[in-house]
Amino acid sequence: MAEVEDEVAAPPESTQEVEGGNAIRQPHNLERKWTFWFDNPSKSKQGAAWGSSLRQVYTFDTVEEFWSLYDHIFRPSKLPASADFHCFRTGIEPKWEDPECANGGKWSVSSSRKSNLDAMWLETLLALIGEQFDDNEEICGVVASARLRQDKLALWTKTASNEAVQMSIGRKWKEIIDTMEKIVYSYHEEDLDHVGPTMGPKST
Ligand code: MGP
Repeated sequence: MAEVEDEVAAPPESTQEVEGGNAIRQPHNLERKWTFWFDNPSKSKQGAAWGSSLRQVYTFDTVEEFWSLYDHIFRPSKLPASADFHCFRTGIEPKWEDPECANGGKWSVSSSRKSNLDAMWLETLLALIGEQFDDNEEICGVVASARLRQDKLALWTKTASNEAVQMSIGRKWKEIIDTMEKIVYSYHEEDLDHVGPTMGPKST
């Protein structure tokens, strides 16, 4: 746990430019900037408001930085129970209250095995930074949550009321994470009561 925090506090140096003989290798720029966040509520003071331990950790916009960060730090299997890793488009906070998320919701999937969670997280990150969704503008980010009961992964989107877009994103995400588990959509504003469409193992 402390280990994760320490590592998160000291991200590796980016490998933006490497000299090889006379040539300078250029980094591969991503379409957009992304930010990793970390939250460990178990380290908060008792009674602290939700989000008080949520912090922005590292922003990146090249393929090289992404791999360096992923390899060194951002694997959900390293998370202590009750902690979360987030990767969101830079400028969007991973909170229901953020204006980009306020009318949104999330597709969620449970994972009973740490290795599955790591694999689904990586596939989702690659899809996000590679802009693989038809409605890329709709995507806010992804959250990996380590929980005592069952770990979870959630893909946050912007316009929960646009069912056609959400169904298309859900279908694509299910294909990307290649899971037999059911994925479920829920609205942030009614997070506790409103459960939206689900996609079982046979849906595509
Ligand atoms: P959670 O971490 O998304 O779910 O939210 P968890 O811990 O897996 O538990 P579950 O049983 O609710 O699935 C846990 C609680 O944290 C929520 O019920 C809210 O009280 C609070 N919370 C979570 N999020 C993502 C937010 C947020 O964006 N804004 C606010 N204000 N509270 C939040």
